Amino acid sequence: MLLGRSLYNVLRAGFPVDRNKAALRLFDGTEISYKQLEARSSMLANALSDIGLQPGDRVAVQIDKSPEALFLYLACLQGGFVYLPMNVAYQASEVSHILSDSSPTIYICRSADLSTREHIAKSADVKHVFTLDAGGGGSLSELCDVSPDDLRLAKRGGDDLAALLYTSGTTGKPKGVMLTHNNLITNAQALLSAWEWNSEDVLLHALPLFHTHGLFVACHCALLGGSTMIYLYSFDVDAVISSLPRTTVLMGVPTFYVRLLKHQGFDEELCRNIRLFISGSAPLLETTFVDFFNRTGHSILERYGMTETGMISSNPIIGDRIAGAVGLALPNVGLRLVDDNDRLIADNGNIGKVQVRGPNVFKGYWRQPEKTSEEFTVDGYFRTGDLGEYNDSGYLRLVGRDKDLIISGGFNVYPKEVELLLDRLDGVIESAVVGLPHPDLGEAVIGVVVGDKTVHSEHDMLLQLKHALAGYKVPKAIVFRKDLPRNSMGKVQKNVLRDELKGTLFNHP
Ligand code: MLC
Ligand code: AMP
Repeated sequence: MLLGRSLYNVLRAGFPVDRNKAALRLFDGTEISYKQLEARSSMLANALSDIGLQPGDRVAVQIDKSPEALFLYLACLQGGFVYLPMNVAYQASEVSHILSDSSPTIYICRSADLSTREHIAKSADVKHVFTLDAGGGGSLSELCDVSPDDLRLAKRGGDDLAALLYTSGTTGKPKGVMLTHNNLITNAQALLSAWEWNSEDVLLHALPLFHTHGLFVACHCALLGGSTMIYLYSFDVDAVISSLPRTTVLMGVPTFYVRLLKHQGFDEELCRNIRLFISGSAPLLETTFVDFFNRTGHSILERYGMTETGMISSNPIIGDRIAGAVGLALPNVGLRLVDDNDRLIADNGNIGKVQVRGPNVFKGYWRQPEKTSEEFTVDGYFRTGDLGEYNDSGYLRLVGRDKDLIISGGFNVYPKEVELLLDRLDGVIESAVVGLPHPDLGEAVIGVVVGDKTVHSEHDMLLQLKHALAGYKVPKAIVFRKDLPRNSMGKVQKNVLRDELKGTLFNHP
């Protein structure tokens, strides 16, 4: 066991002996060696220390995916700072909430966003505001250029925070998920062995760097495995297709696989060096799994995880990978299905609430002890909000959610957050936000609105929402109704709305 060691130390132990090996290979052919990766990360860590950052300070980051974004994450691990990444799509009000709630010492954004973001950071009492751009520009980059590149590792215990990731919730306000060094170390080690990661692997990294999937699952496996990442700045299907022949592992959300299958040029020959296709963050449809196998001869390996818990379960490397199932619990992860009273459900075929316990499970919600204790059982299991059952092989199958959540292209959208904004628009009496099956995104966000005579058009409402919400949360359509269906308790029947709307807006997958 490596408990009590800092995550950077553990990752570094996996770096290749030949530090000139490429850690990152960019699409334009540029390579960044492990030596350069560490030197540049150390310069950033030293620059941050020199302006006064202390271990435990939060570093809020809202920059494009780039090598610099990865250097900055590693710099935070080295310096013992708590890395707080944000989607660049977050709008002013979303950023304002996160900065006020997390009290970071520094906020780092793109130069292009400085004029609209600086005052938000200042009103949230953030001491430093710096910029960092893809390609190396920005005020932090300038500071980093004149900083020493020696590695100065802060002393960190396993229980100290390494990252703070914000996720929304049923109340509508995002909350900070506190992840410790131990959480991330134990989960990375479990994945390394479960997926038989090795230094010959070349990971095609096309996920965003501000969520668990792209930041922890993908980067930690590659770094700990001492492998190379082909590092794309976003999921561009043509760039992915042309990189596949030099790849051994692709990791993505189901939309990646749906889009690959739609590409005429995607075939078995392109996948000749692939060892593993991994999918997660949202349900992979059985048709996608089957079509993918028929086209390439590969069974996609589906796994299940959450920001709060890291990776929970996985289909196997050797043995059957079953469509629609998320496999067996990873080593050290306690997984159980329970009824409404937290009593264990023993029989196969019965649906229960998924609960998880283990060293991978987060420390709690930032500054929300009550919310934290609500989400844990008395014996220390975390309530995931997912519903599941076991199949005959003992694999977990997720069959639904106990939480009002839409997963669109792998991004989580909590209806409450969108409903609160819709309800504030002129002429809106009430609203409900639901997810409908979508052929590309899995689920699409749809707003259902009851309005009076003054209610605005769909187009105007969507424009107003775009100013307040990240684009992926904005409904793909707004449907007007005279009223909302309610049950005898007065609760809106979202299932009725979903059934009514299903097939009316998008082609079924
Ligand atoms: C982008 N848009 C989306 C969207 N992504 N709309 C709905 N759902 C999405 N997922 C919108 C943008 O706002 C924009 O709208 C328009 O689509 C074009 O933007 P884009 O950036 O060009 O989109 P695209 O390249 O098509 O992105 C799709 C995608 C991306 C699937 C490649 O969403 C993606 O990378 N998803 C991965 C999410 C992820 O990493 N999840 C892991 C969470 S961790 P407009 O109106 O401005 O034109 C987790 C735990 C676990 O869940 O288990 O892993
Ligand atoms: P997040 O809060 O962004 O970490 O999202 C976590 C949620 O994504 C989980 O609670 C699940 O509902 C969902 N999820 C992750 N992986 C899968 C999967 N393989 N199949 C279905 N849902 C998944």
